[in-house]
Amino acid sequence: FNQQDFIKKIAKVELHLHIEGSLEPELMFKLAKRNDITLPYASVEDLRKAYQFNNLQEFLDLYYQGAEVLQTEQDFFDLAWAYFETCHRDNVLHTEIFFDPQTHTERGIAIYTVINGLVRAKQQAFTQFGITCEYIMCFLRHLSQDSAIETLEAAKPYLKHIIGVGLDSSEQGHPPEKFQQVFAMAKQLGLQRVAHAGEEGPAANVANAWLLLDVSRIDHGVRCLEDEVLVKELAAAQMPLTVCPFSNVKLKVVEHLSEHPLPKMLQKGLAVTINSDDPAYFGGYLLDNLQACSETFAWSPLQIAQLCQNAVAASYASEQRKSELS
Ligand code: ES4
Ligand code: ZN
Repeated sequence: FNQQDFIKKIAKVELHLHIEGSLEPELMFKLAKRNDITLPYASVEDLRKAYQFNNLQEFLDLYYQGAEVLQTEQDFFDLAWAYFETCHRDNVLHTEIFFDPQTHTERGIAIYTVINGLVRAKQQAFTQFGITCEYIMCFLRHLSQDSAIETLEAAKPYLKHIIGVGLDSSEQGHPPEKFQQVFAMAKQLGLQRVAHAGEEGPAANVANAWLLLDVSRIDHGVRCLEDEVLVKELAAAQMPLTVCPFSNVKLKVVEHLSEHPLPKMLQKGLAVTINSDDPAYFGGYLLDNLQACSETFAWSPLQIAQLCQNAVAASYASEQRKSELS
C-alpha cells in the first residue's frame, strides 16, 4: 500500500486558498515582462530566496508587492488557470478561492477586471477538468470598514459570482469587531461569511468572529486552543476550521511541522480541514500539505479520508455536488 499515492488519488476539496498567493515566481516574471514592470529581483531564484518570513506581516509585504504584476483580465485568468491546472494534477475536485479586490482596486484596477478574469478561468476549469469552484471576496482588515463597505457596494453587480465574504491580512490590531457592520450587510445580501481568526491573533478573535460576524467557518483558528471553553463550543457546533500547516510553519506560528497543534485539534474533536493558504509562497499545494502531515503525524488512510470528508462537509458546494465528492 502506497500512502502517498492514496493521498494523491483521493478526491480533495480546498477551502482556504488565496488566489494571489498561488502566483508562482515564474508567472510573476512572465506577467511583469508582459506589463512592462521591473521587479526588484534579478531572477526567479532570487525571488524564491526572498521567501523567508518571521511573521505574517513580512509575508504580506511581499505578497502585496507580487500582486502588482496583475493588471489585465488576462493576467487574472492566467493566475487562476495555473492554480486550476495544479488542482487537476493533484485531484482537487472542488475549491473555494479567496480573492482580495482591494489589493487591486487600490492600484486603479477595476473590480470587474479582476472578477471577469477569475470567472472565465472557473468556467474553463469546469468544462475542461470538471472542477467546481466558488469565489469568496475578502476584505483587507488593515484597511477601514468604510473601504470594505465600498468594496461590497462595487461588487453588487457581480454577486452571482461570489458565494461569500471573508476577512484577511494583518490580524494584530484589526480584530473582527472592526467589521461587524459590513458583515451584517453581507448577510443581508445572502452571502456566506468566513474570517481569518486565531492565526496570529488571540482566541478571543475566534470567539468574536463567530459571535459578532456570524461566520460559518473560521480560517486558521489554531489559537482557539488557548481557550478551553471555546474549544468545547467549537467542537460541539462542529464549526469548520480551515487549518494551513505549511503556512503556520513559514510564518512562524509554529517552529516546525512536528510541533503543529493539528493532532491536539483532532483529538479535541474539532472540525479540522487541511489547506494550502498561499502555496506559491509557503512551499506547497494542498496535496503537499496532506502528504507532509500524514508523514509527520503518521496518519492512517482512514484519518486522511476523514479530513477530506470534513472539507466536503464544510464546503458551500450544493448537496448534489457534495454527494459526488463523498
Ligand atoms: C494570508 Cl496567511 C494569511 N493570513 C492573513 N491574510 C492573508 N492573505 C493572504 N494570506
Ligand atoms: Zn489565509
